[in-house]
Amino acid sequence: AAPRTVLLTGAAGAVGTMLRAELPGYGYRLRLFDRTPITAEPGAITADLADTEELTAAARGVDAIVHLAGIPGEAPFADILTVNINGTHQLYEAARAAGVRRVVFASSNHAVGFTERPADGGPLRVDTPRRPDTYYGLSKCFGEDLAALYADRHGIETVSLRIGSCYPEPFTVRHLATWLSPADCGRLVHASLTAELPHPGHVAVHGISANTRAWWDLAPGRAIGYHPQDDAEPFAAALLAKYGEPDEDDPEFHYVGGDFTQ
Ligand code: 15L
Repeated sequence: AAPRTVLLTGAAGAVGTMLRAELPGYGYRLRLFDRTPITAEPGAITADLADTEELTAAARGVDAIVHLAGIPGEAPFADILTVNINGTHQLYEAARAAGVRRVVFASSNHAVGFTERPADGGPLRVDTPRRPDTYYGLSKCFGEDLAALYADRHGIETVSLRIGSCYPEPFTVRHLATWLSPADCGRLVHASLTAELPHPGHVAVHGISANTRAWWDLAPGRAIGYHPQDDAEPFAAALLAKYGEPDEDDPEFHYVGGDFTQ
């Protein structure tokens, strides 16, 4: 049966806030979890991933977990270790204890950020070698491998989303390749919650819209039923007029991770 009640960690964050608007339209009931109080939602759970009792209680009775909680960019290694690495481990332990069978993990393009931008514009495959550009990107590599371990060892299925740049609108030239629109983010998460996955049940897919200038292959997403409808291209003329054509020698444009590589 399709999952219905979903635990959303990081519900107060940027992507969490978008998904709170997008997912109910697909019929999900959301249980919100964040260390930042969501005062507009009386049922929201205010707790830290490190609070394993609260986290396990939050996971009890849900059909799936969408795991967004974490530091969303570079930070001192100790903080990445506590929040992103240990926190994601605590999340999977809670899922296992509560018997949750499906997780959608917010990975990031920064897991491969030191990959050179494809010269011919052709798409990078999802099995391109990991080249994290930050401790943050490294924590996403860890999360994907942790997901694979919990699939093999415990049968918990995960779709890892290598999210590009999820914003209401693209606002840099790089976003013409990396943008994920809020509506496509909803489509992607819905597909990830409902897809039949191959055994043993971990797949990574690129989380971008159907951008004309996309760097990443959309085939893995299509294989799980993600059919993006948006494209950053209508914003191209204005962004290029404002910022100019990207300088290929600038590391910000040379690597897919952009300024995270600097
Ligand atoms: C990310 O992983 C960050 O969380 C987000 O803030 C953006 O910077 C995004 O990547 C990006 O690469 O644009």
